[in-house]
Amino acid sequence: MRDFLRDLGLSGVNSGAGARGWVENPGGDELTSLTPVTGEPIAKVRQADESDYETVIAAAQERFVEWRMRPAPIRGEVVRAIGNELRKHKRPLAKLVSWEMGKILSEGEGEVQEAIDIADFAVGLSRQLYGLTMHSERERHRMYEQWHPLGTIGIVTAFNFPVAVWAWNAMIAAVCGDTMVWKPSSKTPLCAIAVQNICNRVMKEYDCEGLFTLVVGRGSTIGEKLINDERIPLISATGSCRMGRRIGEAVARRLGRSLLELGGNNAVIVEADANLDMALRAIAFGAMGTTGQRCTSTRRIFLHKSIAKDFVERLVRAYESVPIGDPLEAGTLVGPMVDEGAIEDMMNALAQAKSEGAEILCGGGRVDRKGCFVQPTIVRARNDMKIVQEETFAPILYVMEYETLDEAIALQNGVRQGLSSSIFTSSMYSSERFLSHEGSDCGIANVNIGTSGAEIGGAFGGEKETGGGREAGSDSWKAYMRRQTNTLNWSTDLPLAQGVHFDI
Ligand code: UN1
Repeated sequence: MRDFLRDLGLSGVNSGAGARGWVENPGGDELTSLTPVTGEPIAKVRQADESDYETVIAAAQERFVEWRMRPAPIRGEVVRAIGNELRKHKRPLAKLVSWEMGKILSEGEGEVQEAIDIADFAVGLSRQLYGLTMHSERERHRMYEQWHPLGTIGIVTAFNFPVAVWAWNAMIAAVCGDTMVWKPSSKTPLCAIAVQNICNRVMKEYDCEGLFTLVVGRGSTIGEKLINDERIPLISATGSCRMGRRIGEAVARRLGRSLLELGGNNAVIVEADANLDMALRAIAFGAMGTTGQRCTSTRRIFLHKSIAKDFVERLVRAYESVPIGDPLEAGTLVGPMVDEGAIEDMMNALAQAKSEGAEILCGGGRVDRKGCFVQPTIVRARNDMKIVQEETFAPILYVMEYETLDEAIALQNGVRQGLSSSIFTSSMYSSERFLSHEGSDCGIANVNIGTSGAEIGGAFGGEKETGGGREAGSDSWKAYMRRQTNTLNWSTDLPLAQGVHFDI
C-alpha cells in the first residue's frame, strides 16, 4: 500500500457516506477507484444507498438548527481548523489527487493549496458578512438587510478538481451557517473520503458532526435524489454543460436555487506586439496542463497573421518535447487522462475534426505505455467547425489566425460557452478594448496571463452555457445565504410608503 494512502487513513475498502461522523457500512454497491497512471485498482469504496442518503440528510438538517445559531466568527474557527488540517496533510493529499485523478504533483499540491487558501479567505469572511443599510422615506424608520443561512445545501463536484472545488463551496457555506452534503465524482471517491476523514476529526473536536457530510453514489440514483430534494435549497454543481442543464432544470422545477460552473471553451488572443515567450508558456500550461482537463483549459488560440507561422512552429516543438509520464515523478509535465472513456472522447473529437477538414499539426494519438496517456495535440481549425464549438475535455488545442482585433474578439466570443479568456499584448488600447463592454463576453478575462490558474480571491465562473454561477472570492458568499430586508418603525405613527393614505 502506498504511504500516502496510509497517511490519509484509507484502507482497502472505504465507506462512502458520512453522517454524524460516519456511516460505517453504507448499503450501496462497491465502486472501484482506478489510478489512470497504470489502470490498476487503488481501493474499493462502498457507496451510499437511498437509506444512507436519508441518514446523511437528516444529520445535516439536525446540525443546521444548531449551527446557524453559532456566531459566524465562531463558525470560522472550525473552518480555520480544517485549513490547518489540510496544511498538515498537504503532501499526501496532493499525492492522492495525482494518483487517483492523474494531474502532476505540483498541480496536486496547487489544488490542496487552493483549498487552504479558500479556508483562510472564509475565516476572514466570517467577520465580514455585511449587509447594507438604507435610508427609509418614512420618518423614524430604519431599513437594512441581513444575510441569513440557507439550510443544508448540496455540492456536486467533478473529477478534475476533486478537493479544491468542494472547498470553494464548503468553506464559504460553513461560515455562512449552512450545513452541506457533498456528492463527489465517482471517478475520485478516495479524494473525497480523505477530505471527509479530515472533516470528521475536526467536527468531532468542535462538536459539529453533520456540518460536512458526504455521499458517494451513482448520479442516476443518489445524484437524482439530491437535485430533486426539496429540503435542499441550493445545489452548487461543477461539471459539463449537459450535466448542468439536467441539474438546472430539476432544481428550477422545484424553484430551488442552483449555482452552476459548467463547461468552457476558452481562448487566448495573441497580438503581433505581444511578448511571445510569455504567450507561449501561458498557452502551453493552459492547453497541456492538467492534460487539458480544467474547465479553464485553453482550447482555442487566435494568432495575429503576422506572427502565426513562427509561433505555431515553436508551439509544435514545445508539444513534441513535453515530458509525459507518471504524474508523481519529478520532471513530468503531462500526466494521464482520467480514464479510458476520456481518451475515447478525445479520439472521437479528433476524428470529427478531421472529417470537418481540420489538420492535425502534432500529437493525435495514445502514448505507447500502460495507463491513460495521450499525446497533447495541436489542430489547425476554423472557429465555425462543429467540433471547435464543443468543449472536449482533453489536451486538444485549435489554432486559428486573424487580421484585426475586432475579428479576434468576435471569434473568441463566437461560442456558446463563456468561462475564461485572455489576450497577450503590449498595447494599452488592445488590452482595454478586450476588457471593455465590447470586448470579451466571459466571466474571466485576463491580460498577459493564460486562461487557467485563477486565484481564489476573485469570483470564479462564467456566462452563457457556462451557467452564470460565481464561486470562491469577492461576494460569491451571497449565493449561500438568504437576504432579508428589515424595516423597523420606532415612531408612534404608521405612515405608509409612497404617501398612500388608508385611515380607518
Ligand atoms: C475547474 O477546472 O473546474 O482557474 C476549476 C483554474 C483553477 C480552478 C479550475 N483555479 O484553473
